[in-house]
Amino acid sequence: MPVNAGYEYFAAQKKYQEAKTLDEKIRALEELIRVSPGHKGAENVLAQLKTKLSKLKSQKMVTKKRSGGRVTTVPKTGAAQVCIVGFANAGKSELLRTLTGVGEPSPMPYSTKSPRVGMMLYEDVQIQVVEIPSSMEPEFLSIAHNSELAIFLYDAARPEDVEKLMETAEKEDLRNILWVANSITEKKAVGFAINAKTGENINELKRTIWWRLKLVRVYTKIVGKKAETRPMTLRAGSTVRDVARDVHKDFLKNFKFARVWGSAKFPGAQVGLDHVVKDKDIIEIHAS
Ligand SMILES: Nc1nc2c(ncn2[C@@H]2O[C@H](COP(=O)(O)OP(=O)(O)O)[C@@H](O)[C@H]2O)c(=O)[nH]1
Ligand SMILES: [Mg+2]
Repeated sequence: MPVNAGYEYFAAQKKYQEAKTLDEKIRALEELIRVSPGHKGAENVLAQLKTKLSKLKSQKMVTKKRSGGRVTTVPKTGAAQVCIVGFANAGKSELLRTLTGVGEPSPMPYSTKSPRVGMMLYEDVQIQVVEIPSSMEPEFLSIAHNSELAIFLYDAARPEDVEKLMETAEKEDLRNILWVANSITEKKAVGFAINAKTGENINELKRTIWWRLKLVRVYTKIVGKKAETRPMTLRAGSTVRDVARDVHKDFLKNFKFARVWGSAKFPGAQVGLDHVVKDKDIIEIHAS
């Protein structure tokens, strides 16, 4: 509780605590942030509220009516969006919970009725994970369409499900699919298997997700200062030009050179706009 919080703050806090739907929670939290005391000492609380708000917003979904029927989209946050597709009781909710901490797995089939969203931390990169309901209605499969990667999860004891899932993958024309067997029973799986419940092989899965997303992260820095601790993510193969453009368009316009630690010939070597950046590079842009 921030020091010297006024009546307005407590009223807003109460409203937030009583909020039921996601929309209500988001609105109440925005109000709470607006009336939060701005002085020093309240900064930590404010930062926490803002983090909470961005988490809630990342779970928001938009359902629209289109000519072909309803379409649900999940606004993207983080470096990329990954979805989990599979039949009932494949362990999708369990996997979402293991990766992100969000969700309620249940032995009741079809208990996840609408997509569930969580944020997974891979090292220092935030990746959004969406569970698609087992019913696999076209309305929800459209999310898989827009995701950068689809994890097709199946019960390791039911390899026959893979064939049926392949039909879905083909129908939806999904290009980036990661097949994962979930060891719900003791039966040994063929291929890459995880145990969503115990967390077995989850770190390997996270590494594979990152690898399959084909991204690189770079840390930008200002001359004379330490590099940013939060990375910027770009597609693999991106150049210093892409970094400069993403930081600020003036950086690109007035670009002189960049110093790179990591992929350069030696630490801090000067490079030009065409230099291809590598994962974990530190980049200092010099502009006029
Ligand atoms: N032993 C074990 N049980 C699991 C595993 N994954 C899921 N379950 C259980 O199987 C049931 C269905 O899982 P859930 O994640 O809700 O499946 P979903 O329908 O694909 O979302 C739940 O009771 C889970 O706790 C696993 O890896 N090992
Ligand atoms: Mg589920």
